[in-house]
Amino acid sequence: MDDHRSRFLQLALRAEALRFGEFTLKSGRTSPYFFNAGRFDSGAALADLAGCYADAIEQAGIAFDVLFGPAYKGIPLATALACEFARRGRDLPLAFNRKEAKSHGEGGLLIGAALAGRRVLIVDDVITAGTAIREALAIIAEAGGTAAGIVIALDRQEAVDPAASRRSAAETVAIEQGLPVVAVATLADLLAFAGGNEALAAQRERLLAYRQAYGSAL
Ligand code: OMP
Repeated sequence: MDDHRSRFLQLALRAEALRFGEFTLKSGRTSPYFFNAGRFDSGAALADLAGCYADAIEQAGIAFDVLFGPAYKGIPLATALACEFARRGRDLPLAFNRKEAKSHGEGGLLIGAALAGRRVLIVDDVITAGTAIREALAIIAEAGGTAAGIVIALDRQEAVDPAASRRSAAETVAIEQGLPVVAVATLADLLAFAGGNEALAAQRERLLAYRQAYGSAL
C-alpha cells in the first residue's frame, strides 16, 4: 500500500475521524463505519492530513490552477492543502463557497480566488453517492471555471444502485465528467489495512458484509 494511504488511515484512526459502529448515511444506508473529517481538529492534525492529500495529488499528476473547498468540510481541507503546497514551494490560489448567499459586503456565494477561466481542483472529504461532488461541479461551472479533478480523503466505493450496476459513484462521476477522481484511501485500502491489524479483525468482517451489499465491483 502507498505510504500516504496507510499514513492517512493511521491518522484517521488516531484522531477518531474513522469510527466503527452503526451510522446512518446521507443516502439512508446503515453503515458499520463512518469518516468524520471534522475530527481533524487541530493544526498539526490538519497539516498531517494535508500532506497525505498532497502526496496523492502529486502521484496522480493532475494539472490544475486553483484549489476549491466546498462548504463546509472542504474549506479547512482545501486551506490546509494550500498551505502544504506553499510549504512544498507552490503557492496556489484558493477559493471556497458559502452555503447561504450574502447580499451585503462583498456579497455572492464564492470567497477567495477567482475560478473563471481556471482549472479547478475540488478538495472534499468523502464520496458515497456523489451528490456533494456534483453540487461542487455545478458551482464551478456557474463561476466559469473548468473542473480539473476531484480529490477526497476517502472513497467509500459504493454503488448507487447495486441491483442495476456495481460501478462506484466515484467511477461514475469520473466517466460522466471525464475527470480524475483521486482518493487518498479507499474502502479497499481500509480492508487491506484492517487485515494486518488484529484490533480491527472484527470490524473487517462487518466491512466486508457491507461491501457485499453496497460496494462497487473491484
Ligand atoms: P455523497 O454526497 O453521497 O457522496 O456523500 C458525501 C457526504 O456524506 C460527505 O460530504 C458527508 O457529508 C457525508 N458522509 C461522511 O462525512 N462520512 C461518511 O463516511 C459517509 C457520509 C455519508 O453520509 O455518506
